[in-house]
Amino acid sequence: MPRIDIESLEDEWEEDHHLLSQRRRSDPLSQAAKDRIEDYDPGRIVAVDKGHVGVLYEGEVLPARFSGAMRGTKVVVGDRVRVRPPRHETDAARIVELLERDTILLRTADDALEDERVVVANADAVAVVLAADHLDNGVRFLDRVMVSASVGGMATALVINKVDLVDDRGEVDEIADRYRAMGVEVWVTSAETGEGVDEFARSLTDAWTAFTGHSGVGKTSLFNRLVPEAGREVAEIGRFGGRHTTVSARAMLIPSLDAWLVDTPGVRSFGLGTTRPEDLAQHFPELAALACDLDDCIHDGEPGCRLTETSIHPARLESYRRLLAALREGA
Ligand SMILES: Nc1nc2c(ncn2[C@@H]2O[C@H](COP(=O)(O)OP(=O)(O)OP(=O)(O)O)[C@@H](O)[C@H]2O)c(=O)[nH]1
Ligand SMILES: [Mg+2]
Ligand SMILES: [Zn+2]
Repeated sequence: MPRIDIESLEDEWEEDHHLLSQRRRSDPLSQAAKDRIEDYDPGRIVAVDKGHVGVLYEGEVLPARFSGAMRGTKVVVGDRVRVRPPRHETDAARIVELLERDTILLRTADDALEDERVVVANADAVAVVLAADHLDNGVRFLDRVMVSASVGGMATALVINKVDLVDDRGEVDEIADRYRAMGVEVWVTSAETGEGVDEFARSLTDAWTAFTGHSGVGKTSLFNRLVPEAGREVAEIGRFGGRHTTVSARAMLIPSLDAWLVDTPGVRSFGLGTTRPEDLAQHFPELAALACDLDDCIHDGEPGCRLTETSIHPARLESYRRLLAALREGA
């Protein structure tokens, strides 16, 4: 993209945006304003913390503000934006345009449609972190994230962390095998001892990967191990249940791997309020692969449906039915 003389555009640009901010937001931008905006180079949002935004622009992380016309826009970590660079030392970069998202991880507070939140944009994969000593709850959470990731165009990986806390690894192995059989990459780690962390790290090469998981499963502990200069706050031993240590999302680079990793705040629930019940089966890979030719079949007892006991793991089928019921209720 050709570089442009920013200074000479400044006045005109401010004028456009001053006018724009006085107009209704639905009014289209003038062609001239659009052309000017398109001359700015893209950057990538790497930090969002209560209105404070950090943008990666030409290899540097800059504090950024929104241009007047973009006031009220919400960006998330991973978003691609056009950036007007700072004009002097104390100036902030300006975000002048939010570019289209390739992938998106959406969640809602519950399974009703309200309160939609974007966890991360444009990530290649989401790594669901579960605690090895709380796998029961964790697996239900994982099944929900897998649906949302599939809807949003992202791969899901599973990280079973805190493996140092379990003596008998039978359940860990069983769950690892179950998800591997579905094509999910599974990593077994301990952020405490370092077990499995290097193997997991290598899988992140050349990609953007976002962590998600319940609070306290060790997302930030893993992040700090993988990005040693991060130094993010980790929960004190003994804190548990509903306390969220990490309150903002942050992306950082593992330079040796060219891997971007996004640490996110823990979530209590992962609602799927934006998914229609009739679409759910398409986002369960075992059901999507089913040789069932019935029109619009959602494999929920329709006569002639080809779902059998061997089509899908019983726990996954239960998960599907539970989610289907929840989405029907929310719809
Ligand atoms: N034994 C053990 N403890 C761990 C491990 N990973 C993290 N912890 C501990 O678990 C607690 C929570 O870790 P965090 O890294 O803050 O968890 P988090 O997932 O980032 O939590 P939120 O930020 O609230 O979402 C801390 O006391 C960590 O020291 C692990 O692999 N083994
Ligand atoms: Mg954390
Ligand atoms: Zn069917």
